[in-house]
Amino acid sequence: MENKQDTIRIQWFPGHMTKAKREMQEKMKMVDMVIELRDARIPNASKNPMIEELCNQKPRLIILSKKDKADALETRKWITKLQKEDVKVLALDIIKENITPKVVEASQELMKAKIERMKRRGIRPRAIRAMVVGVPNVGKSTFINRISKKKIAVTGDRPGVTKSLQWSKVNANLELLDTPGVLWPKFEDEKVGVLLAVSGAIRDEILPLEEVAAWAMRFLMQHKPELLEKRYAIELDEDPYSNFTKIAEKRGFLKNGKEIDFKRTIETFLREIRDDRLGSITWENADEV
Ligand SMILES: Nc1nc2c(ncn2[C@@H]2O[C@H](COP(=O)(O)OP(=O)(O)OP(=O)(O)O)[C@@H](O)[C@H]2O)c(=O)[nH]1
Ligand SMILES: [Mg+2]
Repeated sequence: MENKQDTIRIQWFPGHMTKAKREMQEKMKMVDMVIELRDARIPNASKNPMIEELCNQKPRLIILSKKDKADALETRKWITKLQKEDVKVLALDIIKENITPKVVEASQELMKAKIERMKRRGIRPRAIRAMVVGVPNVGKSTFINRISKKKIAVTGDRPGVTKSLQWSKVNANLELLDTPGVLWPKFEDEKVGVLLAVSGAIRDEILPLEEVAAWAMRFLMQHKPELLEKRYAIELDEDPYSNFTKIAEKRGFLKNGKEIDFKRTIETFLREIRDDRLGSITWENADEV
């Protein structure tokens, strides 16, 4: 089965992101390292190419967030793939895990050489300053709150919650700068846009939801048919839309008691994917990127 269809156009770069990018560029000079959050379900699509450029050779800690929603085996492969000399990688369930010791240790290790240099010069090492960056809704503010053990940053299960940059003091050794989730003006590949949409990084209001849901349906029909069959107790057809019809009938999503309520069906389908109801799914293969 082909997982291909008419081009899906998703473009999204609102004003506050342009402003955020400029401010992040300015603040980058002040920070020692970057903590980049990526969604463990889509470690490649949630890599912001603007961040590569912005980072400008600073040591980087990549956090694969929402580890609990991703396939554990795939996550291990991604960690191996992304690790480099100046890049450490941790996969975390930010909500349930005790993340602080892991993050503090990894940050100190990344900054070891610099701290040593300062000590040798007789400079008392100050707190490490790290900028926390990533696409919208990936968990940046939740991450900062969990590490600082305070509810400083506003969080929410929708993209675009944080609108401005904000410092948080974790302890004497670490300070974190929260930033608004940013996307980039043009997705190089249609798949990147759709995966960001499926993960919840782009506001539903501006998405062609039907196409995104059909794309997700095709993907799962091809790669994880057993999860669809199990969740919806349907026999799969080759046509994604016919599968939506079957789901609607099973769930009783009908208008006026007879017509299929298609909108409700696809909204439910996408919500259940995002809420991990079909199972832990990684949508990108480390060997193929
Ligand atoms: N299951 C799960 N949910 C998480 C995890 N990390 C964050 N979340 C949830 O993801 C949603 C978004 O979290 P935020 O911290 O607001 O994300 P953000 O990156 O600050 O988003 P913006 O400010 O909009 O860019 C919230 O509902 C969090 O509870 C995780 O590791 N696992
Ligand atoms: Mg935020």
